[in-house]
This record gives sequence, structure tokens and C-alpha cells, in this order.
Amino acid sequence: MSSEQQNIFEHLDPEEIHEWIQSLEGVIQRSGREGAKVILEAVEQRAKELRVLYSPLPYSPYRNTISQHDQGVYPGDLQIEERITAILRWNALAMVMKANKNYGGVGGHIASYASCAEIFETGFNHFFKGGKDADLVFYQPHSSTGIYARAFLEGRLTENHLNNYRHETKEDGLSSYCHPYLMKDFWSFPTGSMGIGPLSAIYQARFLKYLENRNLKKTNKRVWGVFGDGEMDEPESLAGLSLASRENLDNLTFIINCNLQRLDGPVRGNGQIIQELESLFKGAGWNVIKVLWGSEWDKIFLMDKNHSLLKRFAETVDGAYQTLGARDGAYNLNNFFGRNEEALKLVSSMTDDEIDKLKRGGHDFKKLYSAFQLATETKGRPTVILAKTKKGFGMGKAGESKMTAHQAKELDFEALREFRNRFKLDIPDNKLENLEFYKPADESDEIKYLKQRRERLGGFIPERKFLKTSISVPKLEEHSKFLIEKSDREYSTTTSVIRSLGSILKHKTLGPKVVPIVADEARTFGMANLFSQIGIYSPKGQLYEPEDSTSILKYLESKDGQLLEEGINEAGAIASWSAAATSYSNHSFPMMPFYIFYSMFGFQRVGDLIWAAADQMPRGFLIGATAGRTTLSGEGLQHQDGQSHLFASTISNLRSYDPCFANELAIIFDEGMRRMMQDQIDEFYYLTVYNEKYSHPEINLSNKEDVMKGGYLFKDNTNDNININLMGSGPIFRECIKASEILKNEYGIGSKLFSITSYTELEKNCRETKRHNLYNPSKIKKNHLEEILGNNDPIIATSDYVRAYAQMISSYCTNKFVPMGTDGFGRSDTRDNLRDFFEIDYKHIVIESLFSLFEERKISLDKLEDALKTYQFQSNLDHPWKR
Ligand SMILES: Cc1ncc(C[n+]2csc(CCOP(=O)(O)OP(=O)(O)O)c2C)c(N)n1
Repeated sequence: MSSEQQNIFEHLDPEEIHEWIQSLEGVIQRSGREGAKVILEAVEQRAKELRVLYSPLPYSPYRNTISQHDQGVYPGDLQIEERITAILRWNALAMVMKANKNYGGVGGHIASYASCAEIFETGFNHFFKGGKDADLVFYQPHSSTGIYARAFLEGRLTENHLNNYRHETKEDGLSSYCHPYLMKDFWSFPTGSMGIGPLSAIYQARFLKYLENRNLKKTNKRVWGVFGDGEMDEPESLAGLSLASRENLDNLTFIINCNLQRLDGPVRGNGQIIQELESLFKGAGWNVIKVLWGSEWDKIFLMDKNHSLLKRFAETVDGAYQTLGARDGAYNLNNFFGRNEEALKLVSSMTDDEIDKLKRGGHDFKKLYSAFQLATETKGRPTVILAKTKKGFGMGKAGESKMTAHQAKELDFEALREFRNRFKLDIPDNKLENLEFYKPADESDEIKYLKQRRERLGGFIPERKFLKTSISVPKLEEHSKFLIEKSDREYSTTTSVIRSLGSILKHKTLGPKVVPIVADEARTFGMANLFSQIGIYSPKGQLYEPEDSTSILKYLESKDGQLLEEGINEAGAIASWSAAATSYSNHSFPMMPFYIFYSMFGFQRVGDLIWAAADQMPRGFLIGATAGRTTLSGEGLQHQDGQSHLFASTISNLRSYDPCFANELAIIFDEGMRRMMQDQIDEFYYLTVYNEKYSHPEINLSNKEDVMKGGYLFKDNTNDNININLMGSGPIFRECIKASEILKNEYGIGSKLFSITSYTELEKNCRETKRHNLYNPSKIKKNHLEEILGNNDPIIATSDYVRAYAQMISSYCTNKFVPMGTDGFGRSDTRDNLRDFFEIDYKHIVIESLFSLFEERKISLDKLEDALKTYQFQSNLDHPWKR
């Protein structure tokens, strides 16, 4: 209450306030709480209309959303579940301690899982479905040990596995966090990089609805995401919240493990993260369920007629809650209850020990169960459960609620004994000291119960298991027919790939599998015709008449629309792409996403999301359009991409290409589709396409293999005297063609012209050959570069990307190698001016060629100096990358 409000409040007639409260209580007696709610909502609405209430508090009191009265009966066996959880806690802890003891320094965390063991066990025993229609669960990464510990009890992992936690180069090694690439049968979603899990979970839930609304596949799957409260600071964690409610994703539940701590300390020392998150999620339209206090608090709440507890909760900030959590009952009595006389009276009959045992809601199965249950029953919107927990719960002095909890990797023997006693574990001292894993016999109640529960829910999770389904791909001549019909028409590679996509979309079996995705750039890339052809996905259909309704290219939104228009949201678009690209593994239902974006706003902008997608072994196309530092002529520094290929080259299951001509592009597109969809190879594709228009040669399938390997001999312009090799990728290859003619006509120098479709793929081939030769010196092979070269003349290699791109292949041949590139900040100008500025145009290719031949003593200094005069280079200026 502000001081102004306080002042008004003090001057109101207390009797009047009392009467209002009494009449509310009367309504509750007569019409129940639901009736009272309806009346209050009507009053609130009127108050808003009269501008009396215009910004009611965006959060509710600091207590459980579900009252004890509404909680329902717990359907599980609490005692057994508690015993199982205790065993899991122990094995998870022992795993980390052992790993650090045995092979030191590999890290691992104890405190995170300690805080969310009950959250996971509620899910595993009662909600997370397994089997054919398994739910998609995102696991808080630092809790992976608890998930391994469970799989150990289930008999899916052995003691050997647990002994090799974080020993990932070993065959039985368990990965630090949830990494599908490293444990292909186990994990499905990587969550190690904070923020990516929440965003991905939302788009996975949305993709399930997309499949259903397009009548492709109906499932009963739900998406669950367990995330840390600290993780919610990441912009990506929050980026998809409004989409989730806008699209009514009632198949989605987040459980935020609010242990009020992150790595360095409290999440919001001076605030209340739970209230903050409640406002955020509520504002975004989510159903919010708070699980703050355990069952031991129920009786105290019942006695608290004047809400003294709520008052104390409201005035206690997270930093204080953490301290209270770390201290004993006596401290809590004095420093929490003791600060309010009424509150103190409520616990007057309790001992310090009883006060110490007052649990937070996130450690109470009954409270958690009712929240999970309500989440599954909520229709029309997603639910977030804000579960208040304690970081390092059970770690005692070694970590419970301590500032240093996150980094704690061991407990001393005394602390281990305390831990054992607290959780009533049947582990003798010697086994405790040796950190022996504990597994009850198969016929024990615990193991039987745990297995029964999983059986009832369909099977074990996490498990990455899917049916392999091959989708046939039409012949190249069918989907890119326009390339076979000879035409001198000039068009860009962007137009070319969109035309191929258009044909694929019409294909009977593959067409419906395509998921075109844009981030508000469809018109930029000439895809506006797709709006009406395949429709824009919108679960609400189209509730308005579009402005262009009379046009055949009208903006058409529909429930079964195919195109995903993600808005100006590259992070969301890539998460959406990942969901479609992993449909083959998550739903045994392959789809082929095709996300086209400004290449500058791809890897650079959302590189970590692409990295996480790669971890999931996606299948699909990423199309970096308006590519190149100089080919995108007008947009300037933040738009002109000269580096994405370098980022792309670091991802091993990504095949990236930078073709110049439409025929090369069609070959790559065709081969990519065939390999991913038909042959089901775990790789994905990044293709850069440009907006420069020029004519393209006819398709020549004899080059197909070389195109895929990264380059081929485009034209042999050599003579019997002096020669050079000119290599180029993307539209800059055309500068090489021009340079080749000038070298021939004006300087009598011959050249071999190599169209490089991918320096990255070429480098991979060379790298592999090099390794083969290293281990097989008697069976030396030539790499693809040497095979196509067949000479030892100098190589001038260029592209519309930074020099390092072409340079990747420089060490794999003995030829003198001169890389050229567009290093430096981009800027707006015409293409010609930019290529001149970045010193990659035909003139600079000519001069670099002459210079390297001069260095090889094949041409004279006079000839070189004449050429320098001809072109009048601005050698007095700084290098372009410094300007
Ligand atoms: C993008 C990113 N930044 C930083 C980290 C390092 N990191 C790992 S855990 C952690 C704190 C997590 O806190 P919270 O989400 O509250 O989880 P808790 O362990 O407290 O349950 C941080 C900063 C990371 N993994 N990813």
C-alpha cells in the first residue's frame, strides 16, 4: 500500500470495511467460493470501467494456489515414494562425489537435483507418459544425475555407467547434461545452455498442435519442462511465453524449481522471484499454480485468521528466505515468526525441531501432485507450476541453502552420515565412506513399485526411441524442371530455391511433410505466393477479411495452414524449425522443415539454438538468404553477412554450401532431401542463397558428386605456358570467370576455373583424407582438392565471406594458396563498389593472380606494375577491414 493509500485507508469508516468483508463471507456461505468469485469478478470489472481499479496486483498472496481443502486424495504410496526418492538422492550424490574423487576436476552438481527430486518423482510416478505416445520432458540439466540414478534403479543403466559419469570419451560414459548426440538412446532435448530448454519446450508443444491441426498426426502427448528459477532470467526463457497462451497450448506444463538460488547466490536477494514470475506468466496469459508450503504448514494456516503469516511471507525477501533455509528451527522461530506477535502465537506449541521440519511445497508430494493434476486438467492455456524448494535440500551444512551450494561437489563423512540418517537410508558406514551405489533387490517393494508405476504410464523415460520411416523424394528433374529447360532468363539463387520448394510442396507424399518457416520475411524472399497456396498456420483460422482478399495471392491464415509465420523472432523460428526437424525422432513422423532467413540473423543471432538443434540430430534445411557481404548491396553493416559460413563450419553434422549457380543448388537440395528423408541420414543442411540476378548454366549431373564434395572444375581455360587456378563460391565465382577472361585476353595467362560449392565440405574431405594417410602411410590417397586440381599452379580462392572461409583448405595442397575475402564491417553501396572496396572483384583477382605468378618468377615486375597502373587501386588507403 502506498503512503497515500494508507492515509485514505486510515480515514475510512472501519465499520464500512467490516460490512463489505462480512457480505463477502455471506456470499461464500450461500453460493460457495465459485459464486463469490463470479461476483467479485463482476465487481472488479465494474471498478475497472469506473477507473477505480486500473492496475490490480499482478500476483496473488505468497501461499499455495490450491488450498488443502481442494487438494484431493493422494493416489500414490507416500512412504515408498519417499524411500525411492531418498535412494535416488544418494546415488545422484555419490555419482558426483565418486567422479571427482576418481578422476578429479570433471565437475557435476549435487544441490540442483537435491532441490527438485520430489518434482521429478511426482512426474515419474504419476504423470510423465512413456512408450509409443511418450510425453516430451525437458529435464533441468544440472539434475541429470538424478535421472541417471533413476534409470539405474529401473535396470536401464548399470553401475559401470554411474561410475563413468562425465567420463564421456568412454563407451559407457554418461554425459554431463542432457545431450542426445552423446546418448542417442536416452536423451531427446539438450538443456545445458540456459534458456534454450524453455523456448524449445514451447515450440515442441506448438508443433504437436500443428501436426494435429493439419490433420497429419494426432497424439495425446504433453510437454513438460522442469527449469530453474535462475534460468528464467534468460531472454529466451521468456521469449515464447505469449505464443504459448496465444495458441492455447494446454498440452504444455512448466515446473519452475524455485530454490531461490542460482550459481552465485540468491536469484533476487531483495525481491521475490516467485511473485515476479507469477506476474510475468500471468501477464502472458498462463495458468499459474504456486506450490510454496508443505503439508506441515496446513494446520498453521488454518489457525491464522488474520493472515499474519501472509503478512510475514510478503515482507520476507528471497535473500532472507535463503538464510532462514540454511538455519535451524530456533533461528526461524526468532527471525521469521518472532517478528510478528500473532505469527509467533501460531507456532507457540511447536518445538524448534518441528519448526525446522516445516517443508517448502516443492518437497511435498501431495502438494506437487495436486498441482500437476490441475495442470493436466486445465484447458485452453498452458500452466506453470512455481514450486518453492530449497537448493541442496538434505545436504545439511555442506550445502543446504548455502551460498556455495551450486559448486559443492562433496560432503565430508559426518555430513554423509547426517544425510543418510535424515533420509533414513539403509547404508552402513563402510559403504557410505566408499560411496557405494545403492540398489534394492529386484523383488523389493521399492523396485516393484517404481517399475509398476512406469508400466502403468507406458514405459521408461527418458528414452529416445523411434520407428524409422523413409519418405520418397521426387527426382531432381521433377522438382527443379526449370533448370533443364534452357533459358537465358536472369534470376537469383533465392528465386531458384523457392521455385524448387514450390514444386516439392505440390508433391503428393513429400509435399505435406514440408514445413516452410519464415520470420516475417516471406515477401523479401519472393514467397508471398505461398500464403494463399498453402496457407499460414493459425489455430484460430482467419477471423478477419484480409486487406488483399480479392488478390489470388491473398494473405490467408487457416487452421490447417502449412507455412509457419513466426514473426520477427529468429530465436522462436529456429526453435520451431528444431521441433519439425526432430519430428522423425520425437514422433516417428518425419517432417522436412525449410526455414529461410536473412543469413546475418541466423548463426550470428541464434547460433546457440542451432548448436542445440545439432545436438538433437535434426533433419531439415536452413536457408541463409540475402547472403554475402557485398551481394546484399544496400542494407549495410548489420545486415551483410560475411561470416555465417565460419560458424556453420564448426558444426559437424551440418553440411553447409555456398553455391553460385541454380543447377548446383538444385543438386544440393535434391541430394540433401534424399539423404535426410529417404536414406534417413543424421545430417542437416545450411545453404546460402543470394539476391543477385544472373543467368545460370544448364544442369550437368556428371558434376553431381563433385558438387556435393565441395567443388568441381567449371572450365579449363589453361594454355601451354603460364597458368593459375581460380576458385570462387557464391556469386563471387562470377568475378573469377571475368578475371579468367581478362587474364587470358590481356596477359596471356591461362586458368582453371573451379566453382566451389562449399569450402567447408572440401575441407572436411581433405581433413578425413589427411587422417587416413596419417594412419595408412602405405596407402596414401589424394584428397578431393588434389584430385580436381591436377597441377601445382598457384590458387586464388575467394568468396563473399571473410578470408578465413577460403583459407580453410589452404594447408591441404602444395600449391601456393592466396585466400581472398570480405573481412571488415559491411556498409551500404552498390555491388560493384562494395566488391571493389573489399578487394574481391575481378580486378583484385587479376592482380592477386599476377602477383603470385610474379612471386613464382613466371611474369616480370613490369607486367605487374603495368596492371597496377591500369586498375589504379587506392593503395594509399587502409585495408578495408580497418576502414
Ligand atoms: C547460457 C548459460 N549461461 C550460464 C550457464 C552456467 N550456469 C549453469 S547453472 C547456472 C545457474 C542455474 O540456476 P537455476 O536455473 O536457478 O538452477 P538451480 O541449479 O539453482 O536449480 C548457471 C549460471 C549455463 N549453463 N548456460
